[in-house]
Amino acid sequence: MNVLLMAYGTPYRRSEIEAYYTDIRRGRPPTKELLEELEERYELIGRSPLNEITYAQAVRLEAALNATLPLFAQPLGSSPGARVRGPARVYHGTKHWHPFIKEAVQAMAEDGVKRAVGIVAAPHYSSRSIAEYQEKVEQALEELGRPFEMRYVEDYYDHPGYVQAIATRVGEQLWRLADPEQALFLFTAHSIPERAAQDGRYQGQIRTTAELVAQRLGLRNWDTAWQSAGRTPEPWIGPDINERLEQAAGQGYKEVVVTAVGFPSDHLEVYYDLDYEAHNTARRLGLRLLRTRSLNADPDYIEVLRDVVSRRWAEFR
Ligand code: FEC
Repeated sequence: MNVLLMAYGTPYRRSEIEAYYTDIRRGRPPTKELLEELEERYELIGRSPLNEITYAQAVRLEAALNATLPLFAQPLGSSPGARVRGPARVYHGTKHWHPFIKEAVQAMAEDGVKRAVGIVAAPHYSSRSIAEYQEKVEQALEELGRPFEMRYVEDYYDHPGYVQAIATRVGEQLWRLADPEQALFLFTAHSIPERAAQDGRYQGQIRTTAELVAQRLGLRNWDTAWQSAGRTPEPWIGPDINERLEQAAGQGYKEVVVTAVGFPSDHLEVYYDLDYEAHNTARRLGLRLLRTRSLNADPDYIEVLRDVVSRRWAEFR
């Protein structure tokens, strides 16, 4: 079994931010002001741990797949040698930095991969996220003369294991609340341009994850909100988390629990947009803001990835 695990990617050091940002902007370098603003955001959080987390997810997913697959699919014709590897191999590639998706596809082709399942560490489908990852894989395959067949996991926003993993972490915050019945639970995801959200699929999937978690915990007051809208002139879907906090204060809430359901991993958009910016907004409004911990490379999230990837792989037969 071969898997390509993909994620957004982040620069490893400050000197790489400009090239990274240029890649996000499809080759258009950012203005000096935009670049400085992004550099400041990274400086404020220290650095983004996204690459390390994605790597850990890939290593643990490979281990989980190998632990559940029969170790030897076929009788050994000769000694496998001292380095024992299972039949599952997980590669990792990122959308905007090294190892780029293209580099991962190249490595897979060099290893003689014939079939693979692609999955993104983002459970909700949108034309500005999952579709773009798939396009990058397809483009790399095309350039290499289609060396292997690829199938994709498009989404897993309502997977019972994913819903439970989020519910577990929201549940931990209930213990910290003065009055859980009176608190507001906000579920956030990355905003996307309105133009790309017209079919409502992305918003619907985010809403479904939030609803399933709310049902599981019996939450009384909950809603969805959007975060991290890009610095572009076009309209992005809202309400933005900061606007929603203003509204919550107006509605008389004193405590708010924020859960970034669209992001399994910690990174810039969690540490800056939620832990810094939204926290400052909440403090100004006199709200107590709690954020649930992310899934990262925790066993419950790895189990979700293992399950969805295995099911997709089985469809090759
Ligand atoms: O930790 C890190 O360094 C990376 C954090 C990061 C993640 C992430 C995930 C998503 N994005 C999505 C959509 C867009 C669209 C644009 C856009 C722009 C940026 C910029 C940075 C950035 N994103 Fe992001 N995103 C992360 C970081 N994103 C930095 C550039 C500065 C800015 O505009 O704020 C607009 C691009 C354009 O101009 O064309 C659209 C979506 C996700 C969630 C799915 C996924 O993880 O892929 C959707 C993590």
